[in-house]
Parts: sequence; C-alpha cells; structure tokens
Amino acid sequence: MRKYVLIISSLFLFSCEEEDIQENTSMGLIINEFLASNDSCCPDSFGDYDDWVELYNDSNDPIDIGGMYFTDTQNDDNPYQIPLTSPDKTTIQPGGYLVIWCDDDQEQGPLHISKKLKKGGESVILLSSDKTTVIDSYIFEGQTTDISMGRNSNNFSEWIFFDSPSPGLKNN
Ligand SMILES: [Ca+2]
Ligand SMILES: [Ca+2]
Repeated sequence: MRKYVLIISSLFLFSCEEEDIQENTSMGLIINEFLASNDSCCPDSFGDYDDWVELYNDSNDPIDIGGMYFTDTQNDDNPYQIPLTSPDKTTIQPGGYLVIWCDDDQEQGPLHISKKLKKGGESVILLSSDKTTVIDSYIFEGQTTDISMGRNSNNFSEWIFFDSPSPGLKNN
C-alpha cells in the first residue's frame, strides 16, 4: 500500500513540476520594439535619426547575434548578416536589450545594417546564422513618425504603439 502511495505522490509531483516549467518558459531572443519612421525621436550615437529595431534577450544566457541575419522582407534572398567581428557589441546579456540601426550606415559599426524600414508597412525578421530559421518576426502595417511599435511588457504576445519609444529599455 505504501508503495502505491509513493508512486501516486511522485506522479503528482512530476505533473506539478511540468506545469511550472511550462509557465516559466522564456521566449529566448525576441524582437521587442521598432521605429520605422524616426524624425525627432531618438538619434544614434552619430546624431542620425534613423530607423531602429530593439531586441530583447528573454533567456538566462548571453546571446551573441553576430552571424545572425536580419531582413525587412519575407523570403529575402539577401538578408543582412550581423558581423561576427565584434562580440563585445553584438552580445546581449540575459534580460538585456540591443538596438540595431536600420540606416545603411555600416561604417558606423556592427549594429548599423543595410536594411531600412518602410513607414507604410513591412516586416522585421531575425534569422539564425543558418540564414533560414526564423528566430522571431513581425509583419507591420502603416506607422506614425516617432511613434514606435512593440510588445506589451505585461503580455509579450501583444503588439501596441508607444508614444514614448524606449530604444534599449523596457517598453512602457
Ligand atoms: Ca546612422
Ligand atoms: Ca524598448
């Protein structure tokens, strides 16, 4: 009898643990916010008001995006590869943010890429270093200048507009 009780209680424990794991599943590396039309919101370190995409590392490990690809077009034959040369600049710490400037100013550093975002609507797509696997993507429609779009911090699956864009910081 005691044996059965043990088996039943360990089954119960196991199912509880499984539930906890599901509830705590992190989203890994995600696209968290973007601004497709930047007039006077937030300049890059060169003073340019360029389009940008913010990534967030929702995992427990540092993630280096060097070698990954970014594109604004679905099924793009020529996505842009983030340089592998500067892991100090392309690594996102757990719970950290990283801003990619979509400005076609590659001479400004490894986080300045050749894709610009269209105000009228486009996609933001992050691909793994195999150039094929989609890490995260979002298709957006018409945008308003200096108003960003991003994930609700209280519900990552919901995308909303932000009057006060927050590149490199939590969305709110
Ligand atoms: Ca720039
Ligand atoms: Ca943000």
